[in-house]
Amino acid sequence: MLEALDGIPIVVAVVGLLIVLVGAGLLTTTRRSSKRDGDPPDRSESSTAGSTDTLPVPDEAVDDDLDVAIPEVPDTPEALVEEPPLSLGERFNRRLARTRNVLGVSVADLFGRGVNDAAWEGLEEILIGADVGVTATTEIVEELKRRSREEGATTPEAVTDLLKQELRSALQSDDRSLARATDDGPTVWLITGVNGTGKTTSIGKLAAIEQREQRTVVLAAADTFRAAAAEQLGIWATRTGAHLVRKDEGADPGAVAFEGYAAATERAADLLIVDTAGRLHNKSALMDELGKVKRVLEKQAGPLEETLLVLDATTGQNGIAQASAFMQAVELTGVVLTKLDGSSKGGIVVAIQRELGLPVKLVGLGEEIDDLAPFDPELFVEGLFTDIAG
Ligand SMILES: Nc1nc2c(ncn2[C@@H]2O[C@H](COP(=O)(O)OP(=O)(O)O)[C@@H](O)[C@H]2O)c(=O)[nH]1
Ligand SMILES: [Mg+2]
Repeated sequence: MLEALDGIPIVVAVVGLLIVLVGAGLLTTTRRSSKRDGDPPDRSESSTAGSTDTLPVPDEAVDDDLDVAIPEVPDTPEALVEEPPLSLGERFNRRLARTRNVLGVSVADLFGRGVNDAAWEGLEEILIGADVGVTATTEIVEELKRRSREEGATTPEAVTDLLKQELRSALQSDDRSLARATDDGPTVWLITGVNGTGKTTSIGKLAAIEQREQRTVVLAAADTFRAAAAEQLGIWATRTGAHLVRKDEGADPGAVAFEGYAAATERAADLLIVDTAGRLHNKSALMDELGKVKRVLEKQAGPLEETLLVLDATTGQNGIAQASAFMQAVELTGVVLTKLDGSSKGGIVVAIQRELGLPVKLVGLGEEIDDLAPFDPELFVEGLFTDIAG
């Protein structure tokens, strides 16, 4: 009798353990799948379209089939429990593989056959191919020729070294940090850019960084063009523990921005990030709407700390045209360059800075929550030339 009773707690313990183990397994699976469900498929490969009245954007059909599933979400926001797996330098090195193959590898090849006119011409082609832009390329190559003559650079290593220095100096900028409010009110970052460039995803990643640093975030879904846009932002809000302000599809984006700021103030949040639409039926409507959202916010908050333009690195020079259009409509403070991981045209960073005078402040290096990084010219240039195994 006693022996039987003694056995019961053991049985209970074993069954309990099994339940816990099975439960934990389920949780991990849910978390893993929730991670991807929030990210709609990459549409960056689509072609560009443009007319006098529309912006050069990735395929016009971009958003039409966007169907965002709402994943099960863990109790603790994902952003708060997961640590970034790789250091920033490692991430730059790994994710810049495509540009590196065009730039780093070919440059070594080219000058391996001698430092001569043919090699310089080849370098020009490579730089233009990597989207450094014609003006910047000409300047860089002229400077390189002069220096290699004067400094006697005769090996591929020596030329590569000079090229690195020139790229670094082309990327010099005073300040790439994201500005924050100096008074009591919440910091406001307005995020702009054409459809499909990665605005919503970058906002989600930014919210994760901020929340991890113990800053409270409100996200305002001022892209009211389609309901799915607000839902997508809502998924990021849940994943990061940010508060979401949204309205119905078709609602006035200015009203969403207004309520976003009111909510951020009421909650004494540190930061308000405002998502905006990237596609309306024509360019002037898009720009009018953007201007209005900005004015509404500025009336409440004063000058915004950041008005960032999100550009897709895979669209290359097209991004420069987009940027010019946005710069005419709103005053921009910097660029978030996304999809550098999928681009062989990472040189666009140089063109953006040289031709537009805008600092690249953040770069997107993938689709996951940790794949947004402060742009670091040193790590970037190193990443273009550092060969890593695998
Ligand atoms: N590879 C890669 N994909 C990205 C990056 N940023 C965004 N994306 C993907 O680009 C697509 C469009 O992003 P989304 O945020 O919806 O763009 P939006 O229309 O500007 O808001 C999604 O599939 C994202 O997962 C990035 O840095 N790298
Ligand atoms: Mg969006």
